[in-house]
Amino acid sequence: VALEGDIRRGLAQQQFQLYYQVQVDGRGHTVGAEALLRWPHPQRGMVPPNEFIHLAEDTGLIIPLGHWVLQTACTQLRLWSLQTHTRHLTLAVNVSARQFRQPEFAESVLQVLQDTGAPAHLLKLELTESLLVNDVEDTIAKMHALKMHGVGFSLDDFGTGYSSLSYLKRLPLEQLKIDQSFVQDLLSDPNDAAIARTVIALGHSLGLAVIAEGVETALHQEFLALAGCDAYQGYLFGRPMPVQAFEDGLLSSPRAGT
Ligand code: G
Ligand code: G
Ligand code: MN
Ligand code: NA
Repeated sequence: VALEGDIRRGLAQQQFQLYYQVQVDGRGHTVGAEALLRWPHPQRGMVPPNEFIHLAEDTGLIIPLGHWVLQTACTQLRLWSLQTHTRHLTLAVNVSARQFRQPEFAESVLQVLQDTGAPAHLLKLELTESLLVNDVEDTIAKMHALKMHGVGFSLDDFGTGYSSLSYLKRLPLEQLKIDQSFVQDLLSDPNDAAIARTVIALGHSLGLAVIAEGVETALHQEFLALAGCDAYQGYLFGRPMPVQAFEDGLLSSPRAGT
């Protein structure tokens, strides 16, 4: 596929970028960000991750690409940790199953933390439910190895995969992330509303915080808040954006200067 060569070239020529999307707590205070990969391709224009992440996984290119993401995110996290108004921010980084399955995954994350000086306790890795389907023991071992150093874990796209509740309780997670597909029609679809409420209750009963993604309106947030949701991410609070725009936005947010 032509795109495969393009990904290689994109990596070599440093075409990839990270965007940052704000995450807020129940009071609307910024608590962190999710790093989201962007590819402004010289000919194709902005190529969305959905169009190349799968290919990167199939070809194994997700390994160098994922490493670049982690390295770049942790470099940013280190910078944030040094500035007064950003020092509290956590940074969530998406990790694909194939990347996580690498035998040396935990060591490579720890190496990146050491190389960049990013505080491990402010790094949050977003895993997907596909990791719970096979080799759960390996998943748990890797998570523990990283958790020992302070790294946190969030289960992304929760509700769309196949997680077994018996595995869920064994994982050292700190957060569940309600998939945006359930948030979208929360107010009009009683099934989505029930799912969102159930995920929040399930998360809390397992001692986990729950964040909702795809929060686009104040009514979404109100509903989720009544259901006990702990944190929010979505266009209502901010779109994914380049780091400079993200930092500019922080200065006008309630948390600025504290
Ligand atoms: O930001 P956006 O909605 O376009 O992201 C689309 C999908 O791509 C999401 O499922 C997101 O998890 C995934 N994605 C974005 N950035 C990364 C990344 O750095 N690594 C991996 N593995 N997936 C990513
Ligand atoms: O990693 P994950 O699968 O959670 O990817 C999140 C995706 O959702 C990103 O591609 C991001 O651009 C997108 N996104 C973030 N906030 C919103 C939102 O409020 N509405 C919609 N439709 N998409 C969003
Ligand atoms: Mn994510
Ligand atoms: Na998601």
